[in-house]
Amino acid sequence: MRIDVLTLFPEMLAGPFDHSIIGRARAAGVLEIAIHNPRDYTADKHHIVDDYAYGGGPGMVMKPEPFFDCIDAVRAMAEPPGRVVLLTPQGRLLNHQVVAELAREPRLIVVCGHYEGVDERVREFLVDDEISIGDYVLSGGEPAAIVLVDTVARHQPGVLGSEASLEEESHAQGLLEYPQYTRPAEYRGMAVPDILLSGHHAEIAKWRRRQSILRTARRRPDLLAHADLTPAERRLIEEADAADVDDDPA
Ligand code: 4H7
Repeated sequence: MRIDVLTLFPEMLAGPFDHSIIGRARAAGVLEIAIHNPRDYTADKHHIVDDYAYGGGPGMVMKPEPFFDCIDAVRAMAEPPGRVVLLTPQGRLLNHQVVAELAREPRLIVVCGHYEGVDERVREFLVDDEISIGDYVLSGGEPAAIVLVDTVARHQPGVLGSEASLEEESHAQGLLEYPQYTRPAEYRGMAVPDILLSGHHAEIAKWRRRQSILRTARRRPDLLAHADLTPAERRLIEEADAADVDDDPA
């Protein structure tokens, strides 16, 4: 997969795309990332990318020409043309399903906005998809682009090890993760649950599944509507509700 990112602040993306999951995906050759600055595609002496809003009001708006010219040039660099994604508070919310959908594309062109936003003609005639990473405002689209590229990179074949991909699958099932412990078995009087030290793998798997389900019921009951649970597991939640079972401090 190839991702082209358009940003007025390429320095904000240099580090994050060179390390961890994204760095590994690039090194494995399953993800190609190229960063472009629309300012480099301006023709005027001062390389102006923003201007006052028609109709007045505070703040500047990003001009359309640098985006159209930049994307024309970027599209000519590789095939296929690629879906243009604008990261914006007005987009559809990013979740596991949206990530899986975007991860199947052979090419994405990701646009980071700044100032008060982008000229509406960019949205209407250049952008194919508008995505939001959550209901809050960022000063620019770059942190959202890092989130999008990271999650999409995790979905590329060969990026995660076999164990980690099972974990991913568990999230795809719509449940939160079970509690994790490592050594020491006791720390400052805080003990690791006995079951995890028992060596009974089937019992450990049952305990983890139960923890995932009860934790999801308590913290994110909205996720349970789409979770893949057996009738017995649904009853477990009802019983826990009735008994007010609460082994989760959160
Ligand atoms: C496009 C249009 C994404 C991009 C406007 C981007 C939140 C998210 C941006 C704006 C983003 C998200 C520019 C409007 C800065 C607000 C102060 C960049 N914010 N901004 N203004 N939730 N900001 O995914």
